[in-house]
Amino acid sequence: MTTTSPWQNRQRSDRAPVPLRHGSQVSKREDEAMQRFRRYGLGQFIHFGLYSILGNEYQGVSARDGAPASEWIRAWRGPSAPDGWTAIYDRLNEQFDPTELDARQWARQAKQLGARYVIFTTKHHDGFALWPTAHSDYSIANSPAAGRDLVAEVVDAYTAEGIDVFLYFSVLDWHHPGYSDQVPTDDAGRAAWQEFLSYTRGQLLELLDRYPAARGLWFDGTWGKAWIASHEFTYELERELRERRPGLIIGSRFRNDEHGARHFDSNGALLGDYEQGWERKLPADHAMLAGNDWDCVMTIGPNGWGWTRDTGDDYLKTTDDLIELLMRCRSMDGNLVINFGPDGAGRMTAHEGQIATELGAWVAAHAAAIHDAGHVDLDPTGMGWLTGTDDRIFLTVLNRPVTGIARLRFPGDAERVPTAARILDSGRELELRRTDLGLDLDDASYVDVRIPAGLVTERAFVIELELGAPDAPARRREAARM
Ligand code: FHN
Repeated sequence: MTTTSPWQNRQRSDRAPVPLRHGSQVSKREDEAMQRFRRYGLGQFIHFGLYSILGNEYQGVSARDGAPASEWIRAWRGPSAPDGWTAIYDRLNEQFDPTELDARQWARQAKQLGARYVIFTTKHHDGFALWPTAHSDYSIANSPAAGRDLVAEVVDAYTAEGIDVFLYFSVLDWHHPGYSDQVPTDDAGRAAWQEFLSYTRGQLLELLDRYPAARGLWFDGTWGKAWIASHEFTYELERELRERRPGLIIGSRFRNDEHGARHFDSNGALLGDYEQGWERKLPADHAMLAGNDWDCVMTIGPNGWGWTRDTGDDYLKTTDDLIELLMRCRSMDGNLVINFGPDGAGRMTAHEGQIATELGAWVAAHAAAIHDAGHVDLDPTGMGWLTGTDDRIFLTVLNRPVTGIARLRFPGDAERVPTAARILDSGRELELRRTDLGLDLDDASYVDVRIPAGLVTERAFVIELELGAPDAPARRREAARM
């Protein structure tokens, strides 16, 4: 079996179909759950677990040069790693006690941010479960926080705020003795791997049964060779999960087909309900998505999802950066999911608090351009990002033109063109003109919106354009004769 690059099969419709036993089980869904997903616009990711106690350092020594990311600190290697590090890490459950964690407070902050869904790490790669799982001793039940169930706290608090919950689940598990990255080659290894698969299935069904309000499973750590080789098991498990919870949303990271094709099967069909490969990166354009649903998960700092005590001179994305990313995602019909990494006590950071306040205020004032609005089939403007509905277009202006004119190009035969323009948050009316630029061989119609010189905004502003029938047909022009 060869492992195919996740993206290699994206466009495979031009070839004769490959017979597949473990290909995609779904086609584009139009049910209520997926309609909601399409309107989320903005989400919150929360990485919380044993690693949050450390903040990417141990006893004053930074893991920056030895671990790939703060939540990967268990993998700390090299000269700076403390002696016996893995064993030290694995006993962090004995200190896990997030006394300041108030999920209702988190949920209120997420509401303020404008998030419509949250993805919460029930179990990250270290294998420590934040709910009292019946399938392992390595859980909150074996910590000073015994008696609590953080998954229940989050599901209940966010659901009460009207925010949908997706459960993050890492298949990669550094704690379970049966987990293996490599395909087992002897009987003992195969038995251990079977034991691991049954534990994984048990935990996933347990999550669905315990938290019926959760809307989706967000999988991670599915790149190991043994998991990839277990395509028959994962195919059946997907079927079982969907039967157990009709309407459940599963991203494309969960499993692969029998040829090792991930995200898209060997015939190019999406292996899940939405593209889940957009981690800290965005599609180049809307066309490459071929109509698939997707979200982009994004850190505020550089790569690193758990709490970092000392962010040093790391660049932390600002509210303006996140506005730009959010509107870029929406212009391609995707959701932006911003990661928060609370500290070991369960407190969000000051910067995250600032983002929730500032970005939340912007999102609330521009909600019409975000949640129900999606891709608009017009030329990019260079001024910012276009989103729209059937009767409105929104231009989020990030690069204000020095001409004072926001110009949009419509096809000459467009049946609906802007008939009125205003600033979305204030309702201020703007002057609008259809313009014949006099460009020969260009049958487009141009619409100019005058941006008042006196308009001062602290952040990106949004021009709302109302669409209606053109009041006069676009004039035909003769090409210049030479
Ligand atoms: O390895 C993880 C990482 O720690 C983090 O959880 C991100 C979030 O999308 N996912 C993995 C890398 O793809």
